Amino acid sequence: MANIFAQIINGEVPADIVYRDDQVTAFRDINPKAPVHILIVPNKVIPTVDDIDDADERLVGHMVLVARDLARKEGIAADGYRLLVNCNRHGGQEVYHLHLHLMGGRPMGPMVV
Ligand code: D5M
Repeated sequence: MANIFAQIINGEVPADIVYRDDQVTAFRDINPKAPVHILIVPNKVIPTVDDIDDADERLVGHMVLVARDLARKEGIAADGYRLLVNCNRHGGQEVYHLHLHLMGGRPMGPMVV
């Protein structure tokens, strides 16, 4: 069975989708840790950062640029925001489909590990 993010991308599971193109889909986190908490997800399944191929360089760059544009659209760019990727068990990854967290709308404070 496809992972939950693949199901969202395929339209099998509903989500609050804020952006979509041929490479990525972005939707609001179901358990937001900040007033703005959006996940930017590649449409193709890449389980973790460790599974990114060299050939995915443009795709990963595109994910960051989509995050930048969404931050501007959400009105959090000037005050700032946090971009975060968790990788594997020690990174605290819960969903094994690569995703970039965009979080903002309040001070993030020091990074807690
Ligand atoms: O973060 C995984 C994130 O995915 C976590 O913040 C909750 C979010 N999540 C899980 N299921 C859903 C659905 N169905 N919609 C939206 N957001 C979801 P990680 O970096 O893997 O720890």
